[in-house]
Amino acid sequence: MSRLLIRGGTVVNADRKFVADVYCEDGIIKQVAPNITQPSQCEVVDATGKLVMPGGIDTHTHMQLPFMGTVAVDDFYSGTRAAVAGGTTMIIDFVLGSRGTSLLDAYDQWRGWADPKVVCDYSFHVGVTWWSEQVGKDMKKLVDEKGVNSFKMFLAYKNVFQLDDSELLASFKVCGEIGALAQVHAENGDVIDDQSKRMIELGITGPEGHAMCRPEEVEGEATTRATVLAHQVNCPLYVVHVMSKSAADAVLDARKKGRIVFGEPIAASLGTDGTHYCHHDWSHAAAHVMGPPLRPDKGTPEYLMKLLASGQLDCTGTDNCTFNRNQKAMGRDDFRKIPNGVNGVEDRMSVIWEKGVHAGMMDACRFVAVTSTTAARIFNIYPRKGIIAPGSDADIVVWDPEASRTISANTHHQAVDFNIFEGMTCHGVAVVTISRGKVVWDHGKLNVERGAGRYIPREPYSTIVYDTILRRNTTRQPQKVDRKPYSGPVWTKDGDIMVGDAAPASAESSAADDTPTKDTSSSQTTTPGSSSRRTEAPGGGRASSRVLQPPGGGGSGIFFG
Ligand code: URQ
Ligand code: ZN
Ligand code: ZN
Repeated sequence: MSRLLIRGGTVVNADRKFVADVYCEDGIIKQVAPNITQPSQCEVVDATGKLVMPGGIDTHTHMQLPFMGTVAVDDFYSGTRAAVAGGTTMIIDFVLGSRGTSLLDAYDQWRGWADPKVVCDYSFHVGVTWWSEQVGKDMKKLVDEKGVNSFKMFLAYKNVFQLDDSELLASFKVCGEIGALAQVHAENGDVIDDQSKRMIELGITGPEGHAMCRPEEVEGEATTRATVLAHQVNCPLYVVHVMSKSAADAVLDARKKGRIVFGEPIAASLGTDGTHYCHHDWSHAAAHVMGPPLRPDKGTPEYLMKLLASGQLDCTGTDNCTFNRNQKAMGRDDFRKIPNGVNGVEDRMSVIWEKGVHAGMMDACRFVAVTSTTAARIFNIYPRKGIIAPGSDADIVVWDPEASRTISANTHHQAVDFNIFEGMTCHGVAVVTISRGKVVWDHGKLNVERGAGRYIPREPYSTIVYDTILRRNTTRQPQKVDRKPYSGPVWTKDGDIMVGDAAPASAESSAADDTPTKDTSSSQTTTPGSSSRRTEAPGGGRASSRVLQPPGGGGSGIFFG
């Protein structure tokens, strides 16, 4: 039995802050109370003067992603190792299989990559990178059998991951039917494809071209479109990597209209901006290339932070997808070949503490909400994760709010050779990180074990995501209007057919073969084979009424079709 007592700290959950000790056994929190007596054979962590918070949950990573002709350099070992060094105790990564391949096979492949390497717990979103009926069936299987409850659809990466609107609707419908959350990479991939060619034609091959071909309105448009499509099929939506004011406003606008939408800004969009694309050093500029890009509007990070602080944006990830300078250099002559992605998994919590809490925009409880608790609730692993409470996993970070550290690639624990937060001094430092009751980071020293992390399955129909959606399935269905059927002339190329009450009674009706039958399209009986037709005069003038003889001729008067 492993015993751990965290003593003397102030516990911070999303709802309140209070002085208490935390006692854990075999990776589970057993007691949260003041002055807990230290049991025998118990490891003790002194948290005096520190905050004791739920370990961070990074909602968006791509460890060792095969992408754009190479593979992200931070893998599931170095990536999760760096995560715990920064106070994050769970990552949610993405299975992104190639077009035409089975989602189930891709899931198995990613599990094979992650399970032997992760040093903290993790889970997977699954990318819907193409569409067919079989993909829909695989989505259902992933929910029923593999604990997946979130799928990412792309409106960008034309011919690679991009789905068209009909495919987006189809995939959103399936999400709505299986209790899964639809996530979107919201950029208009057709505009990007078109405008990137224009940049190259103009001789703009540098990283600045990457940002210039996809201005923030291209992200904003796709974000709005995704919220409309999802709402139309009553599917909840989660916008990943919100990178701009335009995208954030689209999320807010959708929420004001009653759509169920969540927005995820990331460490990069909260901590830095797109002016780096114009840096004189090519590698420096290229290191910031990601999609959607960082924005040149220097007010963007604070704008997003304020929305995050006020609850208008929800939780944070990093989109950690790292490539070394030699990999980025694949695009030295053409920005379209620069592998997209930046770092963040180690620095997310310190960056948000510095720009959010230390800057006076949010309190410590809101910090816990946006770095851990809300993610746990949205992805349906709360209260197992995301809270310091008896029965919850002992995923904990002892946080020093007053300490500071200066971020640098020279000292970070990630494998990548660049850090987009280089030189940034952040208040708020993880001094001890505990993963399922084991101290894995202790005052600058890692004590991790490959494969020690677990895959965390997630049930569908998360309350915060689906309770309203399910209610709408019953209470907000469109209702038809009850009305008398149409009666009167109906235009046909041979002249009008008169139907319903307005049809004049037929003066004569011939023998048995004229037996009236019930015409289901109107309340009147009609005589088979006969009709009276009105032809539209050329130019739409007053139509004249023409009477066609019933088959077999004979009879007179007006007949019905
Ligand atoms: O689009 C994503 O989220 C993946 C492919 C990572 N790359 C990126 O630039 N965001
Ligand atoms: Zn994306
Ligand atoms: Zn991503």
